[in-house]
Amino acid sequence: MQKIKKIIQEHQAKIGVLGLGYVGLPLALEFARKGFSVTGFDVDPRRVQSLMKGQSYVLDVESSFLKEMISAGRFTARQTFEDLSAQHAVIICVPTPLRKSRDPDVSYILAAGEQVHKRLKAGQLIILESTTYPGTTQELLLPLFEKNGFRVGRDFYLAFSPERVDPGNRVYKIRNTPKVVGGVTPACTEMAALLYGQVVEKVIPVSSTEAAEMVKLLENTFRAVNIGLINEIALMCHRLGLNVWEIVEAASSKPFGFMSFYPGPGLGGHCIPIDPHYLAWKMKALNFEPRFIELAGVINSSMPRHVVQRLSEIMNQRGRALKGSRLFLLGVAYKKDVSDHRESPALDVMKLLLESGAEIAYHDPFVPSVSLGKEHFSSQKLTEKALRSADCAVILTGHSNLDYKWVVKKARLVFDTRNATQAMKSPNLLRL
Ligand code: SAJ
Repeated sequence: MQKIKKIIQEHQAKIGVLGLGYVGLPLALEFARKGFSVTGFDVDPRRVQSLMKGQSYVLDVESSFLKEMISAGRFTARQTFEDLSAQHAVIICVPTPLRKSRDPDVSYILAAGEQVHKRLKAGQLIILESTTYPGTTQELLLPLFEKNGFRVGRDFYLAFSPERVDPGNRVYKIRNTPKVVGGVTPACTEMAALLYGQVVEKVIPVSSTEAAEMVKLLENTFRAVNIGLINEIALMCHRLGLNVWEIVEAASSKPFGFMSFYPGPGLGGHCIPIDPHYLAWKMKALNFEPRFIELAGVINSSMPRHVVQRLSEIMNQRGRALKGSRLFLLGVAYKKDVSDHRESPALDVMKLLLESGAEIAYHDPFVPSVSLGKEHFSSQKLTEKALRSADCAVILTGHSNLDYKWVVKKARLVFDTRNATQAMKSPNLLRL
C-alpha cells in the first residue's frame, strides 16, 4: 500500500480511464494536466481515432489541450484493453441508461468490470464513477474482482465516487467541485481519496460504496422532485390565473429555507430524468414504494402534453384549431446554451404537435438538425419573415443568445415555456 501511495503522491502513477465521454475524458485530462500518465479506453473506434488526432468531441475539453497532453506523452487513447494491467488505478466512467422497461441497464458496468477483472493486478485501485443504484459496486464488481482469489483492501482496492460533471458550467470544473468517495474498506476509501486529492481541491470520504452511490442519487432525485413540484405549481397557477414566474421570483427573495426551481416543458438530459429511477428500481426490489420519485416522474413527463394543450387553447381562443397551425419553435436542446437534444422535452412537444396536425419548424443555434422517426427537420434562420409567417412562436429552450425583445416585437404571438422573455409585457406574449 505504501508503494502505490508514494507513486500517487509523486504523480508517477499510471491512470486508466474506462469510458471517454463527457465524464471520463475531462477526468482523464485533469490527471494528465497534473503530470500523471493517463491511458483512456473506449469501445468506440471513432472516439479513439478522433482523440488520437487531437480532436475533442467533449464541450469542456479544448482540442489544443488534448494535443498538448498527447504530445507530452501524458495521454493516449486505446480501443483495446490489454494496457489495463499496466495501470495503477482504473476509473470506470461508462453510461448507465434505463432500459425501455425503465429498469437500470448496468450492462456497460458489467462489460467494463469484465475487462478489468481479466487484467486485475495486485495493488490496483479500481473506482466506479457511473451513476447507479446503492449496492452496485459491492454486489456486481466486488465478486467479479475477487473471483481469482484476490481480497479487496489487501490485494486490490475498490471504491465508488459519483461524477459531478456539469457540461458547459464555466464556474464549477473538476478541480473545484468537491468529490465524494466511498470504499469497500477503509483502506480502499483512503486510496481513492488520496488519488482524487491530487486533482480535486476537496475530497469528501464517506463510510461505504453504498453511501457514495446514494449521495449521487439524493443529489439528482432532489432536483427531479423539486422540478416536479414547481411544474405542478405551474399547473396550479394556470388554473388560478397567476403568473408562476412572478410567484417563483418573489419567493426567491426569501434569504433562507427556499431554493428556486423553474417550470418548463419537461425534464431532459441523461442525468435527472434517469438517475432517480435507479433508486426507485432498487427500492421496489426491497418492497418499498418510492412515491416522490414516481409522482415527480408522472408530473415531469406530463409537461410536454400540457404545453401542447395550452397551445391548443391559445389557438382556439383565436379561432384556429391546432391542426394546420404554423408553429415556429425556438430552442430544442434539453436546457439552455447546450447542444445536446437527445433527451430533450422539446422533442416530445414536437412529436405531440405533429400528431395534432400542426405544421412545425424550429430554430436552435446549437442544434442544426433533428430527426423524429421519418420526419427530419433542420434549424431555420430566425428571420422576421419566419416569425411573421408563423401563427405562434414557441420558446421551448431559452438559449441566452437570442434577442427575445425582437422576437416579441416581430412575432404575431409568442408562447414562452421558459420565461426567456423575463419581465417583458406584450399583448402577444403568453407564458406557461
Ligand atoms: N430543469 C427545469 N427546471 C429547473 C431546472 C432544470 O425544468 O429548475 C430542466 C432542464 O431544462 C433540463 C432538466 O431539467 O431539461 C435537467 O436540467 P439540469 O439543470 O439538472 O441539468 P443537467 O441534466 O445537465 O444536470 C446536471 C447534473 N449534474 C450532474 O449530475 C453531475 C445536476 O446534478 C446539476 O445540478 C445540473 O447539471 C446543473 O446544476 O446544471
